[in-house]
Amino acid sequence: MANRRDLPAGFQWGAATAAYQVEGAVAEDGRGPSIWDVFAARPGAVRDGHTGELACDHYHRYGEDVELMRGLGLDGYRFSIAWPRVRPSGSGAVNKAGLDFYDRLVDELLAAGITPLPTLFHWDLPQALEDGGGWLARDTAYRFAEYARIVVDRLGDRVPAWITLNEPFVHMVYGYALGVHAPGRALMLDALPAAHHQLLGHGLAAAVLRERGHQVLIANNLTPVWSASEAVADVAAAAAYDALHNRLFTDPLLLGRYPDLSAYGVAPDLGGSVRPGDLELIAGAGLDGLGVNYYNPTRIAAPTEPAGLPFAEAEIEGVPRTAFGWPVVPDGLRELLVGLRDRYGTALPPITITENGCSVDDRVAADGTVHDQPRIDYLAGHLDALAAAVAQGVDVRGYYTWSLLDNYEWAEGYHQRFGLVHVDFATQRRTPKASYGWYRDLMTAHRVSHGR
Ligand code: IFM
Repeated sequence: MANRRDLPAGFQWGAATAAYQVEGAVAEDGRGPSIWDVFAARPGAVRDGHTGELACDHYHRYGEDVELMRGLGLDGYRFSIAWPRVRPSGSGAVNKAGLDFYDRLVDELLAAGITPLPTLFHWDLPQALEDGGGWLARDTAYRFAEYARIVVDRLGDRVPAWITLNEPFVHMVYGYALGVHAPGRALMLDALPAAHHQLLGHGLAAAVLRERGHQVLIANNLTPVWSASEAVADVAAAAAYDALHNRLFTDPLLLGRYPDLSAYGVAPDLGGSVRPGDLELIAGAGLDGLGVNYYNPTRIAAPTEPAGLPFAEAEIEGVPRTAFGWPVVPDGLRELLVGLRDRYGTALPPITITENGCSVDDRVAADGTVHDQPRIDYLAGHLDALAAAVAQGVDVRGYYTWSLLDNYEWAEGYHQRFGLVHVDFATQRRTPKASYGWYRDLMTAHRVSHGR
């Protein structure tokens, strides 16, 4: 049985957060409004009307948070940079004070011996760009590449590797197709240009970063897709879902082409958004690593409504669930990684797990401790599954757990706790949970066993 302690020497251990979910300070030091500020203010958009106005107040408490990371013994910290802090209108003037914040954060991390791994876009688009069409507009891709250049010019002397986008699938589907995330557009398949323009933005930004000698990753939310049965219709529905969720975001990057979406009645130019030369730009810059965010597999059956989407989601039964209700299937991570290797072969770059974790209904006990055994079980199971994938020959270089801190869980507000560190949102008090000590001890044992 593969064991997490057998992960290779030099394996990078990390934890992740994202700007809107932790920073707060939404109107401070010249930050412009983002689509999440606007969406969260809309009555009924977010559970209990929660907003990211204060979040974990990380903008002011980053020193304390880096100390928590140092105590944990992280090799790397994945955080995101808020585009509206750096360029408040998405184009035009640069906000020096916004860049100064990330400059301080990077220095603090390096002083603690932690490698910064910034994500350039984790869903907080400047509202001014959304007013011009957001990711439905081709222009946004070009503005993204400009923003990447501004950031790398300032931080690139200390930051070796960058993640361009976080989960373009989730942003496209939740934000533009279903409207349950910002910017709250419910366009169904007409949202597909938002997928292409994000990928185009990735390609343009990746070229800027790689020209300057930086390493480039992208963080995709990927899922193993299980057919509900062996019936032909279920198998076809599962293949259609796999094309939309996974291959739409890995085929163009790794193979330079989009998958066939004809089951959706969609033409290869994705609603007229794909222009000659775009796929060369998306794949051409190359990737130094593929970031994989894994939470659970997806079970798919044939659609029940003939006129709707060509798939229906089916329950995964007989497995534990997180507080969010997500199925817990650690071996799904091994299956996903081996499947990526088998599908893409030599076109697959080394993988980093850029997110994996679970929400637990954590409470601070009377003695001040937080016993989050379900999170420890979740992490242990997934890290063993990761080690099994490595034993099967998949090249995995690192693991960033989601998340360092309890934080703003988008449309769920502050109701889902994913952190290794409990945050009391009324007082901002941080309490390391039992999983924090468990993760620290695991990293230490792994390093000791490799003489680090
Ligand atoms: O909190 C999110 C994160 O922003 C993106 N990936 C999934 C996490 C849990 O839902």
